[in-house]
Amino acid sequence: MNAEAGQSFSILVLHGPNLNLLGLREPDIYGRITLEEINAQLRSEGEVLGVNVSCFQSNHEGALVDAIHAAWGKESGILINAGAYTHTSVAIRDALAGVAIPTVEVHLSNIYKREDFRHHSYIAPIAIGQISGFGAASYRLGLIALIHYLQQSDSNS
Ligand code: CA2
Repeated sequence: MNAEAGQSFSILVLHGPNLNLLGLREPDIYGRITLEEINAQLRSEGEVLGVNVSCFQSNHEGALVDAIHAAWGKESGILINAGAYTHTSVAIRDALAGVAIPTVEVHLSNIYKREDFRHHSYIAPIAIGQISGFGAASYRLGLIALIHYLQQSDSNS
């Protein structure tokens, strides 16, 4: 949904499987920040920018698909780290393409510096863009990029 006079954008942040373990396990790869801390950063960045940010994490592909469907007509944009589903899920890609909500894909790690199976993303071809490799900052950079895109689209319509 585009922002109209007096209305602001609303962004849904989606986190895929195992991201609930952030800060608790494998800090060498994914850092020490927890998912709740990332969500708090995004909500407060949203407040500064006048954008409503809501966050959802699931370890289940279908739950993520349902959340994408529920966003239809309600959210202006989606910021997604689909975790391992990035590399496997045609269902999440189809859901994002189906609702046609502008989407930015983010990753904590640089997926192109890692194993070959992480180099392919099913989401990238239907996303506005992708930010990968900046740790928790990937989310903040992705949020700013998404808001920038929405503002540009709004001013051209
Ligand atoms: O770098 C990313 O953000 C990833 O989306 C993270 C996924 C991985 O499968 C993708 O290839 C790249 C894995 C998330 C797992 O998160 C954990 C966090 C702490 C401990 C264990 C797993």
